[in-house]
Amino acid sequence: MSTDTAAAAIPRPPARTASTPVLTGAEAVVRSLDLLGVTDVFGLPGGAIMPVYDPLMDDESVRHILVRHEQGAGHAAEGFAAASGRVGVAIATSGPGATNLVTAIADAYMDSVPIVCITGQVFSTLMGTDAFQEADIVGITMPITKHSFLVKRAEDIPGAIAAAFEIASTGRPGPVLVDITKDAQQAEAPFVWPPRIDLPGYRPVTKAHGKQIQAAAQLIAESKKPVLYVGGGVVRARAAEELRTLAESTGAPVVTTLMARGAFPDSHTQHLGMPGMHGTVPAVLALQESDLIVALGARFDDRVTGKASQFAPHAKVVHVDIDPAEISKIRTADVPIVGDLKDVLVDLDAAFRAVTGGTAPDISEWWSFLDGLRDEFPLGYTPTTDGLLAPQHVIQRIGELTGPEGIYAAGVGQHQMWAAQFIKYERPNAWLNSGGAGTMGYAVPAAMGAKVAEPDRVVWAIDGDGCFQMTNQELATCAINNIPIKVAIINNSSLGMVRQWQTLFFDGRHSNTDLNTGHGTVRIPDFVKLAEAYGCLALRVEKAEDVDAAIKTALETNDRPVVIDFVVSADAMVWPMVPQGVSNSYVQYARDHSPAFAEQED
Ligand SMILES: Cc1cc2nc3c(=O)[nH]c(=O)nc-3n(C[C@H](O)[C@H](O)[C@H](O)COP(=O)(O)OP(=O)(O)OC[C@H]3O[C@@H](n4cnc5c(N)ncnc54)[C@H](O)[C@@H]3O)c2cc1C
Ligand SMILES: Cc1ncc(C[n+]2csc(CCOP(=O)(O)OP(=O)(O)O)c2C)c(N)n1
Repeated sequence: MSTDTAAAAIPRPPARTASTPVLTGAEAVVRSLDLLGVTDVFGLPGGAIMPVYDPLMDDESVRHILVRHEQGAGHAAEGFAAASGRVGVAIATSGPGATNLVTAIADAYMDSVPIVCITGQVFSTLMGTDAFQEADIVGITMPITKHSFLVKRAEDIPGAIAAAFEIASTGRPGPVLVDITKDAQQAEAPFVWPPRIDLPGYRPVTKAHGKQIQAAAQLIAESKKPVLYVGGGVVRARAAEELRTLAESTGAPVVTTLMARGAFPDSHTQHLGMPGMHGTVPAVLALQESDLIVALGARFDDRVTGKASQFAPHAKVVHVDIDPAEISKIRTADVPIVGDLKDVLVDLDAAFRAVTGGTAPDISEWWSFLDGLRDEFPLGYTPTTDGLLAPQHVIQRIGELTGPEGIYAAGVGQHQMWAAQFIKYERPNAWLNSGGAGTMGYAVPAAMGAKVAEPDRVVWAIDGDGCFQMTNQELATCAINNIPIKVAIINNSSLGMVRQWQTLFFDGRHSNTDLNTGHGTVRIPDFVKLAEAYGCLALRVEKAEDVDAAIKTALETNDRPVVIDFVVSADAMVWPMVPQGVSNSYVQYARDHSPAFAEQED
């Protein structure tokens, strides 16, 4: 939802009563956050938001965590939300403070993460004059927010903030911006709570149409080669249990996209893993060869479909999504279902049982085919030949030694794909990453936000040496605020994913991808010294036999953040891989390059 009359959408305050307190707009911001149950916010002050920071200092319910860069505040709010399901909050000043939030807002928009960003704006009388630190942040973020409010009156603040939380967390979750002029923060107004939230035109459909559910159940019952294509919507809907029930009723194979890792347990026998460019061969071919795709909160992203016109040519499609704009956007749905998966999955399961009389149809031939692929093409990796660590081994051991109750936030690149492939996810909200935007720099601040939301869980940032250099200053925030995250730098001394594409598609010409962070004599920066300077326990691991001990030390250290610099081979590749823009049938390419295949050839 976006609007070019953002201010007009602010709900008007209800009538004042004799007992209504009078607060400044700034106090109203903080009181509203209190009353919405907000416990933690991430931000950094500046002139246009300073009035809000004054009452924030005394508030006992809302903890403000002072970040070192506003992008960190935005990703921390995302990590907080993705780990807990609660709305994350970031605060910034006007102009550059607000624009520093933009990347995180775009990221949250792409991955449907519920966050509210509160920004200060210059005095309303100065707006449009190129005033000091003026930026039209409502305009800038209009295409990347679910909604943006511009608030110019103190009495409108409670309504705008309450509405922002409502919009961010309902329907398709997403980021909402509340931009508040400095005069609105300074003015006094009656504080009325709860405010009237009146959002004409905003009515997310949660309950699906019964006829559509019936039609979908019928198709599943008739299908000989069904597959449940599970997306991040299942995680956002908190519908993992409901998914499992439907999966077990139907007996159908399940694939989980990068955004859905953990929505269905990796240990479950019906799970074929991740589909797409770096998916498992069985997951890719299950979609490609199926006769019925049941898409559950998944967007038919090009990283999954490959060349969309050649994707799953024989499949009918049932597409469930809470956002009607997603349905038939890429692939025409035979049965479109608009609704909240939390309800739809229950209804679909009941309808399927009714249609089949409780006996799932025989799809054993389909399973024979898929099981054959599973046996033939397990995930694997080739050992390194340069004496440096195999990154896949490091990541796998982090997962095994930490276990499924941990939270794993990845950066973007090869390490992200290996973390998706080689850590076993058994529960939703354990895997946090930037899928849609692919934002380098996400991991450290997102892990910080996750640790704040879930302090009793072990939280790892699995980061690349390139990504880490974009936001590592939040280690100071972690050290000072007692947020003991653990960071594994998968240090291949290069922008590895780009290097991989250069190896494969640019004749091995590695243009500008060498970062000099780990190999040879040059080590700039020295991550151990850097992390120590930030108050972390810092370790470097260069030998396979030292990997476990370092991970165990990290798991035992909870009085400060831990950073481990794992020096890994730059030549390690992410396999399988379906090249961009070709048909998924080219998973043949993946076969040819999969370690399992290579080993068989030998
Ligand atoms: C380097 C790199 C490589 C990648 N490679 C792969 C790959 O190999 N495989 C892969 O899968 N991805 C890959 N991705 C990620 C890819 O770009 C997409 O982000 C991802 O595939 C989209 O996941 P999704 O379809 O689950 O949709 P999401 O972006 O998670 O969207 C969720 C959908 O659910 C809907 N929804 C939300 N809440 C509800 C609700 N309550 N009820 C119903 N619907 C709801 C939303 O409207 C939305 O349409 C890669 C990313 C990067 C950066
Ligand atoms: C902000 C941003 N800039 C550029 C890119 C393009 N990009 C994608 S992956 C990648 C390399 C990441 O390197 P690193 O963090 O070292 O991870 P690795 O791939 O080596 O595991 C780059 C530059 C991006 N995704 N995000």
